[in-house]
Amino acid sequence: MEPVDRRDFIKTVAGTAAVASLEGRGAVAAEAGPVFLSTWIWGKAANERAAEVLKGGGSLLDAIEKGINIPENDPNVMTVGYGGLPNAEGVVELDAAIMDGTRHRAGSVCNLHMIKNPISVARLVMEKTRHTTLAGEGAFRFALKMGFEPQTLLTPQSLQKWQEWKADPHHKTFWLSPDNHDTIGMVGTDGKGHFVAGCSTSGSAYKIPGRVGDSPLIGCGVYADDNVGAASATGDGDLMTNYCTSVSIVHLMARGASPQDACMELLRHMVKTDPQNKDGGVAVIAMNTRGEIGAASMNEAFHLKYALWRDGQSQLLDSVKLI
Ligand code: SD4
Repeated sequence: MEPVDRRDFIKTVAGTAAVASLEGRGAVAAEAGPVFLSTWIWGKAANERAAEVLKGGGSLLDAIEKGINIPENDPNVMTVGYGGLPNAEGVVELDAAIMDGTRHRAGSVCNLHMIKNPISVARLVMEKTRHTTLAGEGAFRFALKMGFEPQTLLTPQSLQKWQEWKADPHHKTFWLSPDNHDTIGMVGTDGKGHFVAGCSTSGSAYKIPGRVGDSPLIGCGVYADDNVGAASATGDGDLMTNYCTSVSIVHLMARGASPQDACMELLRHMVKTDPQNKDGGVAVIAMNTRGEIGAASMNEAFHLKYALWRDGQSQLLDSVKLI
């Protein structure tokens, strides 16, 4: 796909809903079989779990949720769930979202504390309420109502890291510049025309309390539409939120771009609108109804390794870099 200029891009995004709605629902994904695509190295175990859940008779939503629960529960993944690095005040605040491309419905939670599986809470927001997003104390109280057990999410490791950060008189804060990212973003198809996208993160380490990144914002951290495919993003949410990353990629695919071209086009658009974005921490993944995938990173400094599960094979791969 040729690069599009800014006006074309805007027209693209505005016009593609119509294109997508003209296409047959879940056109040809059935031929592709189940495919799971996730960000970072912990995506591999997440994909394998998702494939197992689907094979065992679970739904695609079950698969994505249970897959994402793996890094959420792992104290060694210090950017997601239990053991995720806390905010500047030492409180772990988690964000997550899940979107069902069949119903075009999503659920998300922001700034959730003391609950280690925000993706599961996000799914219940979607399934048990008419809301899409719950934040902070309300999200926490909702989780308790749904039977989740509160627990401290700080581990000895994450507490120590926060104490070191706090004790460093020159520590970086988000009043100055962002620094620390990683999350799990996951997109999957059951091979029967259905798509789900999910993501879960503790956000930027030592963020200003109350900060909400792109991950729990529908269209930013995740987007799924059975007519087209799905996308997710990882990196500097304070930057990516301004580009509605995931929905923009899905809309580029609806207009005919392959997942890889759509990912690259979005990154190019970010640089075109602000050249400084070439140094940003930005990486994206996408999948279309043919089961084709895309994965791209803005630069070498934030180079995404992603995980792909297809036909029983589970791999870790390097994304293409724009710069
Ligand atoms: C955020 N996008 O909160 C998330 C963090 C992330 O790789 O994905 N880091 O900004």
